[in-house]
Amino acid sequence: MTESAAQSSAVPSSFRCGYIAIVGRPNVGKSTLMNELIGAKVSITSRKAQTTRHRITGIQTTDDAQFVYVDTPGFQTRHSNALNRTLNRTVTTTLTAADVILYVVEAGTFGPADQQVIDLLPAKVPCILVLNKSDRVKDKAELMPFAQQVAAKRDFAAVVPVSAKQRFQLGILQDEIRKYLPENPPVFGEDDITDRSEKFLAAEIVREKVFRFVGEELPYTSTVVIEQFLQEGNLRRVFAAILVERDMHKAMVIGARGAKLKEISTQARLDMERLFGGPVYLEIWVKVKSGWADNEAGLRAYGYE
Ligand SMILES: Nc1nc2c(ncn2[C@@H]2O[C@H](COP(=O)(O)OP(=O)(O)OP(=O)(O)O)[C@@H](O)[C@H]2O)c(=O)[nH]1
Ligand SMILES: [Mg+2]
Repeated sequence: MTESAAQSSAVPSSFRCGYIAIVGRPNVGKSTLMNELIGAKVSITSRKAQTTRHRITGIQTTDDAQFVYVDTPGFQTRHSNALNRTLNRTVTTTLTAADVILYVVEAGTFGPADQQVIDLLPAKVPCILVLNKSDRVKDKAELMPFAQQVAAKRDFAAVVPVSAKQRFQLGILQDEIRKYLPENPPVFGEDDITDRSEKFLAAEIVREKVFRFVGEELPYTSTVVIEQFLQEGNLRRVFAAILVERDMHKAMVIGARGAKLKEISTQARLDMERLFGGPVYLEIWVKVKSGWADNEAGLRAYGYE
């Protein structure tokens, strides 16, 4: 290696690296935003609220910075059960460890659930107000007064309207975030996109398909566990179980002549193959296991922190 090559491959002393917490009420597009920022789908998304149930890291490394995003569950304000308390604890612990916070709202909508999250934001950490889904606001002139109304509630470091879905102004958002990252060498490898295992991501992908393909109520009373994850060369063999509360729910997941389960299975396998970059053999079973979400021990057993 020549001297100049050695120098250019070293990490410059001005390299920035930091943690960026993504918080907001359920369904504002936090996970979609993180995936689009890093250019890979590591966090699952759906039209239903309460899709994200774990803290999930998404990493992007550029020449001079490493952005370590931390996607969080939407902050729950409706019911106080063990699952929701666990989800909310994930949000508050993530906030205390962040160098920068992205506080996400839906452009044009601000309610009590959004206010509750503002009240959690630590005073000393720089916060960027992100107005997502701005593609839905037909008259862009309405964005300004809305931004002012929300920005008056706290001292924000910046206000950026974006559309995660259409990748609108994500570069501008990233430039703003970069300003607040501390000077640090990278924590993760330059090709890393998450700190989660393939086994964890496989379970999440199956859960996303349950959220997307099965009717309203079911997703909230079900979870997914990976019973076996084997790698043979390039092939991954995944044995997953969808845990539901009642027999009735089991029938909903399986569908008429197994059609629903087949759809879940096919779509999940395609996503896994895309993310893992190789063929996947996927087998899914549906099991009745009531009460898993009602107590803290049950939650810990299924990977909830
Ligand atoms: N029109 C539009 N829809 C979006 C945008 N970003 C996200 N969505 C949609 O909003 C819905 C919720 O997105 P998620 O990324 O799952 O939202 P979330 O905030 O992570 O939700 P929870 O994890 O449940 O708190 C999905 O249907 C997304 O496709 C956007 O910029 N524009
Ligand atoms: Mg989410």
